Amino acid sequence: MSGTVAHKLIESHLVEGTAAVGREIGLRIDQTLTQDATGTMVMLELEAMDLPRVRTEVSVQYVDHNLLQADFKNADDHLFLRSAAQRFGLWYSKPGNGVSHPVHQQRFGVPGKTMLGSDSHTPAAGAIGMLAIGAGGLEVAMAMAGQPFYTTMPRIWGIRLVGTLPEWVSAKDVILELLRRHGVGGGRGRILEYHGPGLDGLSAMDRHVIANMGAELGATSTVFPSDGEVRRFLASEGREADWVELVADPDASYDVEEEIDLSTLEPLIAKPSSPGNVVPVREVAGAPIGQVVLGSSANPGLRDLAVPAMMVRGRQTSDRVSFDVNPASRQTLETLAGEGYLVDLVAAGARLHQAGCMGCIGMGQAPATNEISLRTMPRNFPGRSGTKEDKVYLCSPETATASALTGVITDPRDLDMACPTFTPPARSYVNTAMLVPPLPGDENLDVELVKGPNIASLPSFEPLPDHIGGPVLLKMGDDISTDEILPAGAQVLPFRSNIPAIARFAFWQIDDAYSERASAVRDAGGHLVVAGDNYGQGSSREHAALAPRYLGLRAVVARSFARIHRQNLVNFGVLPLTFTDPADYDLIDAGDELHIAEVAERVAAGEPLTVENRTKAVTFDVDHGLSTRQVEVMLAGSLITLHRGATAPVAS
Ligand code: MIC
Repeated sequence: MSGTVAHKLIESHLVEGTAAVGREIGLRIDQTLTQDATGTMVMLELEAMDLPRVRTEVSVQYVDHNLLQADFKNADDHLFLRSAAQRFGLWYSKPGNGVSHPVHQQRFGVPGKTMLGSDSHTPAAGAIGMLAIGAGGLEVAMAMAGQPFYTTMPRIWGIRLVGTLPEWVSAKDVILELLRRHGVGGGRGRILEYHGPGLDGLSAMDRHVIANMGAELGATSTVFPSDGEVRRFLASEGREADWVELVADPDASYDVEEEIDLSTLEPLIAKPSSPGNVVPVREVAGAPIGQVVLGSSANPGLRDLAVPAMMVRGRQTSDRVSFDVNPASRQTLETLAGEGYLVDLVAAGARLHQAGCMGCIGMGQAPATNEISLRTMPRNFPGRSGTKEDKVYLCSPETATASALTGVITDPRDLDMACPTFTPPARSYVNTAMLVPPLPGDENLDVELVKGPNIASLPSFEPLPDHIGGPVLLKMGDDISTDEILPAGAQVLPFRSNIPAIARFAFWQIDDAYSERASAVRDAGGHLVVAGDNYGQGSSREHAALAPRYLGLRAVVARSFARIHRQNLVNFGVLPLTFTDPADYDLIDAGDELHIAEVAERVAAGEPLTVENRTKAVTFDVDHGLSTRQVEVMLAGSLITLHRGATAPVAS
């Protein structure tokens, strides 16, 4: 098996291991992407590592998540990030310039390159033939320091697209179709590679929509070829010189094969509260709605707001609907204005928000109690919108706009309206004024980091003990997302640069007394939690490992883990254990006392561990499945401790 775009990208960046499925590989990383909600931690990590300057070809720090400034905290973070970008030699994208993923594709992405990003939607850059992977901040910091990125060689999942999309069906419906077929865990351990004649009808930004939400399938990444459409896209951005062709060989073969006939697709929608809960729109049509939000990294293209603008032209949205419009980038906003689309949206009742993530991450736009919210965003995990018991549905801009017009969930094919045709503008609106370049030469070394009072240094991480014991504070089910482990939202996000402060929100969605109960046993040896399959799906936020670790979490025993979160647990010294026999999940209840002996010894020897449930007087085996490299990290207590070559605390 060879000749795929994914293989070509991997082979050209392989610095350790062999590209055989299931084996650990080390990849050279050309570019990094950090955003503010995870980036503050990355910059603190670079500071703790004493890095003189990043060693990547391009590293960009975006500010797109923490945009509301209810007090000094987010504004202080912006200043800190600006100073850190100058200090470590990064580009800085100012607040208001837009969401990292589309801006990166427009301004910095280069076909054939690798990118590591501290955001799970980083694979969106696969739209232009990059191998882009989401990871915890500490790994991105390591990549900035010139270290390879280590991961398990995934299977390559070839998805052959044939046919053309019917009217009223767009890129979002393609990825929703895959989520309908395979669910939120369906892409784990795989890179999705799209190929086939159906690609011809998908623009580079349509491909971005599909690549972005590959994260919802749990995939390691998504890649598209760098073909004529990518060349057209880069030329329209004034960057044709960055184009290189990267296509699969005619005889390329894939580990897993699948076909989607685009002409058979219909408008789809993900019901609350999982992106995998997908049904045809007509199945839920007629339900009254209270809110529609357009935009975000999952529908960032100009067409994703221009088509809605054409749909609402000369019409009014329903008086029971809040019609929120979030342009994903400054460039899109400027183009919407310049091409006359903006006036149609505003006249139809749009509430226009600044370019950024906004409600996608609960930074404002929380829906009212019991009101349905339709969003073109990538995720609808429970409570992520900022409203507990929320009812968030995910759909295409066409479905969202049709529903905004009628006030009920509506299949756009049922509107009495001709399907608008979008033609890209003749001139592009490239404006780089909000991108601050890195300082040249050694000038960066003199820059002082600007730290407001809410920015706390990293906590310390002691080496792995030989005995882990304590109560099971939570027993959870399948598909627990990082939004449930450590929520985002306007109230919590401002504490992303302060682990002790953010820790009190850990597992808040599941049990709001968790942090108090964990603190009570922290000094007595800590605690454990138990979960089902796909534990930690969703975001890359390392806070979901750091905050529980700070509260004394020493091990998670689960049926299986999501890739990024499992690595984040390892990076901060929390043991990710899987049941040797999955049925042993039933041998534990919340509140049971678990004990594991000879921990460091057995982890070092690569042997399974034995868990003693003292409450139920039973024992069972668990596996850690750690690679040699991960074992070293676990023994040291954290990746950062290991990197500094000492087991002493990283900072006080
Ligand atoms: C998300 O969509 O969940 C986020 C917010 O972008 C996260 C990053 C974060 O938690 O800061 C992600 O996707 O990794």
